[in-house]
Amino acid sequence: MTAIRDLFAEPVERLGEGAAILRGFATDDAESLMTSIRAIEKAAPFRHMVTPGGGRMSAAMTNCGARGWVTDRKGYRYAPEDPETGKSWPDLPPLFLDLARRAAEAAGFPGFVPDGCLINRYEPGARMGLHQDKDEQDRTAPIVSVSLGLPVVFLWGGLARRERPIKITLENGDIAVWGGPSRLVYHGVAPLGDGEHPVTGRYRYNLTLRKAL
Ligand code: MD3
Ligand code: FE
Repeated sequence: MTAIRDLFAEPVERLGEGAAILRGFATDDAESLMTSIRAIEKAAPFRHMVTPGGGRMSAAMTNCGARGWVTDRKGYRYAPEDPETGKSWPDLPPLFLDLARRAAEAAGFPGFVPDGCLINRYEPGARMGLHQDKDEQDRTAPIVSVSLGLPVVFLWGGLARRERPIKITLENGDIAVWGGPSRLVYHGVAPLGDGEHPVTGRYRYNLTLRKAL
């Protein structure tokens, strides 16, 4: 189903050089993506990881692909195995790879082949503080982010932490792509509000497709 707003939406919203939001780009794939997430979490369950500072992340996380992002008291890193199970992360579903490639191309980054996908699950009240994504070796590759389920206020800052972020609502099916000069922009997520979504229930999911190696 295509939402009526998508028919009128500007296909590519530019946030800055190398940063774009593709409104509703994944709306038609939302149910299939959720089916894949359900299969992934059977093998690699969602968990609340701990940061080096000792805090528990309010978003629950899991991964798929050759590399998965993990954090514990020792630090942030990409790992080939799930530390909870000792097994490789589940494979990247072909739909994830294809969607990431098509979205990156639409935003001006042709040939994007991610090797990992971090899956964040937010429940009402969960948030993510302002940060940069700098654990990836290859910073020439963009990051493709797919929002599923409940809407959230996304915070988009600058290249310095002191810059006051602007607020952008991300809804089910929206894809954001960040590369080039925007790759190291500070960003975060405001606390999720309560609600019920037909595809995800009382959650918001975010997929970030990355080239970690
Ligand atoms: C801007 N996730 O997992 S995705 C993360 O909604 C993360 O779960 C948020 O930040 C979420 O690291 C935001 C949007 C996003 C992802 C990567 C970026 C925005 C970005 C990298 C650089 C600049
Ligand atoms: Fe991030």
